[in-house]
Amino acid sequence: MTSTAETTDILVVGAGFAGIYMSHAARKLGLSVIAVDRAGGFGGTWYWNRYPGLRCDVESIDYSFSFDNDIQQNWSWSEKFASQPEILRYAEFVADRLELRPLFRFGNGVKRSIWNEDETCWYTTLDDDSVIRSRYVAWATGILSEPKKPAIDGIDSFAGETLYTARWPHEGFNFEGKRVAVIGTGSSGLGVIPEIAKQAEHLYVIQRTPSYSVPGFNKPIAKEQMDAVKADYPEYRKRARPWPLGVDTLSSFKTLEEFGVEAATEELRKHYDYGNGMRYGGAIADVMVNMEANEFASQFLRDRIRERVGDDELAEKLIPKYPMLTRRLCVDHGYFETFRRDNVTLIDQSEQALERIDARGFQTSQGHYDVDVIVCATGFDALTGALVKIDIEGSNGLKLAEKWNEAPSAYLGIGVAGFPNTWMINAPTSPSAFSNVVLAIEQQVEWISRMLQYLQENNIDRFEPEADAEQKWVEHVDELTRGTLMVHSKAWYSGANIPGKPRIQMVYLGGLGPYEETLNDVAADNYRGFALTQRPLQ
Ligand code: NA7
Repeated sequence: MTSTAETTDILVVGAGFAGIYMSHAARKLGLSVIAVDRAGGFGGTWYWNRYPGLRCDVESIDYSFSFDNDIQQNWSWSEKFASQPEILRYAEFVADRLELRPLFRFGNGVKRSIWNEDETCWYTTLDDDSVIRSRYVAWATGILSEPKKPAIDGIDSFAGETLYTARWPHEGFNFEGKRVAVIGTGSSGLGVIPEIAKQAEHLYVIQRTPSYSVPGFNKPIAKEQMDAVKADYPEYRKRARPWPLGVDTLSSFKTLEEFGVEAATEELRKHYDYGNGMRYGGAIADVMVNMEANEFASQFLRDRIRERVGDDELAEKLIPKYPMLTRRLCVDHGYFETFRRDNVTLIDQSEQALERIDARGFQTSQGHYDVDVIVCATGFDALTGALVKIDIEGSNGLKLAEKWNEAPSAYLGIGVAGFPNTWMINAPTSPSAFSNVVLAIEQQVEWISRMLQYLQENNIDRFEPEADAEQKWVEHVDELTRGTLMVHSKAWYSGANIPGKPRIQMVYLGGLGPYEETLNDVAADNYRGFALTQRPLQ
């Protein structure tokens, strides 16, 4: 096997935003790069999730690379919240601009990656059984890549069409004249439901947990507005970078008590009317640490949901009761108004349990519903799902899946003890989901690039996070969580959405600004927490 392996300095796995930037950055340092993705092209999550209604919930101007002024000056966003096709075009635009296509092999995923201690390198086997030998591997496999199949009795017996939002057919799907059930009311469900409702003969929305959401008030970006943003981009990016979410959310940093009820209501109203979940979520400073403040901001949203639904009895079922932000605060475009339509029925599982799916449709405790199509918007095995599926074996035969099936852990959310010469971009314990993920990717890739330079300059051929540094970091992430209302979360941030997955906070809540300071500090301290081995002199 090894004799036929193709050799490269670094293998990059993934062609999403992280894989795009990582492969560019490594090549710029003079390394030879091979990059692979099981998808047919660039885009990562934006390649696979093609369902109608999908928009990013971060404003397009923020959800874009800042590392190359040429790129940002030559790309114009057309809407406040970009749609999936536009983001996919953007990913392709960046990849082409950086001339990355020659580095990438598409339609070829990784089956296995094994560390070879004697040779200080990784041997990675792809789906087509070709083998790549590389000194480094950078995993850029995404935090939301592995769709979750819901454990519902009889799901495979359905005779109609079953679609997953996370694996949407490239040719689209015509719902006209069809009876449709959508399972799931997270971000994906809230996006796809209004669009299906416009086409379908009848739509059943199967809800287990309702979502808080602010309307996005999406609108086109006029040329003059985009020009003004471009003129200010370098300053804009500088301003955004230290903010907790990596977006200037115009927060006042005042607590509920500091505001007083009247001013706090005005502040919430201002951010709600602007239409941006990050801004709304950051309007009251103690919303994540003080239940009273959280309840105040949650209640404001509940009142808006009532207005939007226009039917108090129905609205009550669509209104979440848990603390806001312990699950994703969604940004929607007409979701709650969709329930005003005659062709939409809410199946609220708190009053009629979903019992099973059969060939003709679905059965609840109150009756049987015939449908032609079932759409699963049921989420992801987030953060770890894509990597534990691959047979990754580090030093001393340690398997990543075995380690993470016990408890997902990583040092700085970027490297894992037992796995030398490898980085995992947006690994568990990184800020990832609790940030503008494009900026989170930039921070990590830029830090990895600096580390690569350091390794070269200091003749280091092996690095590996130390187990106790990893343990301390995991405890730090846990401690940050324990001080917040996130301890009440039942979302994918802690693996709670996947039966049997260990419950551990996988998202660093300290914010991108402090995270970057920590990364810089570790780098300045000669990569504290990493065991570094110098190459013997020849
Ligand atoms: P989410 O937010 O994990 O939402 C998945 C939804 O699917 C959620 O409402 C789940 O209800 C529901 N679900 C999952 N399994 C089942 C079963 N077995 N029965 C009924 N309902 C089920 O995923 P999304 O794709 O919407 O969003 C992921 C991220 O993408 C989002 O946070 C943004 O960052 C973008 P539950 O909550 O488990 O009761």
